Amino acid sequence: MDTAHQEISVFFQAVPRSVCDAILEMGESRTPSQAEISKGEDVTEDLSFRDSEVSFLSLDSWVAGLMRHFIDLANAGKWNYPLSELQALQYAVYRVNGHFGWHQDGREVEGPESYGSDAETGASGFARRVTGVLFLSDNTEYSGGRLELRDEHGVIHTDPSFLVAGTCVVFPSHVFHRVTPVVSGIRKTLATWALGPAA
Ligand SMILES: O=C(O)CCC(=O)C(=O)O
Ligand SMILES: [Fe+2]
Repeated sequence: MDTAHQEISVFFQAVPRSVCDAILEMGESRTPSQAEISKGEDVTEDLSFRDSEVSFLSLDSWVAGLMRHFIDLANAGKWNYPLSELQALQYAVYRVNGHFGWHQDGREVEGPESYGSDAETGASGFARRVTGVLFLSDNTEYSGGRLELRDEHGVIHTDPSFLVAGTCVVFPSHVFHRVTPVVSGIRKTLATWALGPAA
């Protein structure tokens, strides 16, 4: 991939395996649930579009600071979005055939999918601005299950470093991306979203 692509920042193997293992242990200690997707106002399960188990780590944990570090490094000087807090720390497990179709985590122009109700953030008008994904599994542990990102010209970007545990990728949340189906093994990731004022 051209990792120089301005909408994608890759931190190759930036997190040691022992730290990934500690995050895996935290994730495994939680009760997982089937991941859901937003359809307009509704939140539903749709296994044809998204099939993974997720649980959420406490935002009070050191993991939040770690993820925030990469988000801030990528954002500074590149996109310079005004960012507020992280929304969540999502631990995801993709088993065979686990996948997530093309989607945006947030929108440039806020529609009904924007993350911004008072109940959720305590403030109105906040949306997901920057996404961070930390890969917790190595390519020896699974096949398939590639994160792919699609730029504004329709060009698809992926990178072998996404198959290395400890690599972190950061991109604006409006960038379309997907996870292709896992063919064998189990794939685990940690994802987070930094919120910012809605446009
Ligand atoms: O697991 C990944 O690589 C990405 C997950 C994702 O796109 C999401 O949870 O929104
Ligand atoms: Fe996503």
